[in-house]
Amino acid sequence: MTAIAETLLPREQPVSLLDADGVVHADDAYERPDDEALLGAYRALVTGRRVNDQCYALVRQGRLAVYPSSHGQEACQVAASLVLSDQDWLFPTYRDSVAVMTRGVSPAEALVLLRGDWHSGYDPQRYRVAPQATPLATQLLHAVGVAHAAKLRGEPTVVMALCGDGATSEGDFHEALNFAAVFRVPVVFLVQNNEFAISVPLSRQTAAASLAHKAIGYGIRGQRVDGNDVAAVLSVVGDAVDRARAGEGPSLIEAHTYRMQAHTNADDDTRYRGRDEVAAWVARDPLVRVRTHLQAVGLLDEELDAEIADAAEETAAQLRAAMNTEVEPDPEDLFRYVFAERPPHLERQWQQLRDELERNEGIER
Ligand SMILES: Cc1ncc(C[n+]2csc(CCOP(=O)(O)OP(=O)(O)O)c2C)c(N)n1
Ligand SMILES: [Mg+2]
Repeated sequence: MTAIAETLLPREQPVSLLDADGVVHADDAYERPDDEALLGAYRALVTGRRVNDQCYALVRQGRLAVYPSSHGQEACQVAASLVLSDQDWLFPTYRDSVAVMTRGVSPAEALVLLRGDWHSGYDPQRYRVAPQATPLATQLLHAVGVAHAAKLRGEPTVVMALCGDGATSEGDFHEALNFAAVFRVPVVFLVQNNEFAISVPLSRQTAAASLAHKAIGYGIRGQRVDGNDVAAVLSVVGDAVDRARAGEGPSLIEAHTYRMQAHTNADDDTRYRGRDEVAAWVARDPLVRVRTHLQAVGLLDEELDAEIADAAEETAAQLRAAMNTEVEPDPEDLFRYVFAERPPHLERQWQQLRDELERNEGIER
């Protein structure tokens, strides 16, 4: 193998620092994050899990329209945000609400989209978090554009672009990686391979040795990481961010994880996958693994764990309170903010809708 291929190809096995029992294994290239970073990640994981489970309940109560849960993928979610600096940008998908919240957006603001109230509940510029994208892989091109602009301006910004395994089959994925590679823009592509795109398994998505092996075709570095090992994800993704900031160009990282729940509340996953498979992954819970490690090395006692759980409970309570308030969206908002002056065809549509609303609900305007 040529020297260049060796630097670009991912490992045969995903990088792992903590084994299933929380024991640290030394790695030649990647270090275990320091105590403070791991404890911070654990806090974010506990909060993320609590929010995921709260959102599941809110859907069942009719308070959220839909929730694509990242239950089981929280190590990827929190690491993707924790490795970023203030000036960096995050480009999330519909499944990445916990990554968005870890970046500082409040759960109530983050969930405006999934409640169906508005396109985004937070100011992307303020948090440097793009709106969560539903059309697959489109956000990767936007991410590359922002990273390219930052490079042209000489700013030290790095962009974290998230997508799922299914999204790697989209044309946009190819265009984003190719442009980023050719222009060496400071972007990190983090693919959360959770084994499914709704009901379609990874085996129907690619014939490549792994998704990370696609990187060498673009001439960029690829790496694979155990996505349920928060220490490894922090280390591998953090290294890619450092390289991007140092001008070494983009990376493609595949995090091997699992979607432990159905795609969304509208999906019945018992129709296409066995319970044994799900149970095997539940046993590899990212939260339990790092908790076991932190307890074993004396960084987490019962008191601190209870304090962290209470803080997560408080976050869930605030979220419930926010979601239980009634919002009354103005139907005319559908027609606002698109054009400075509303074109005649949209004005006609609004008049039609208004007439209909007045007829059906007797609303006064
Ligand atoms: C361009 C486009 N095509 C199809 C869909 C419908 N769709 C929504 S989610 C999804 C599966 C995506 O799977 P993956 O990228 O693995 O992400 P995951 O949901 O597993 O996080 C599909 C096909 C879409 N949102 N956008
Ligand atoms: Mg997937």
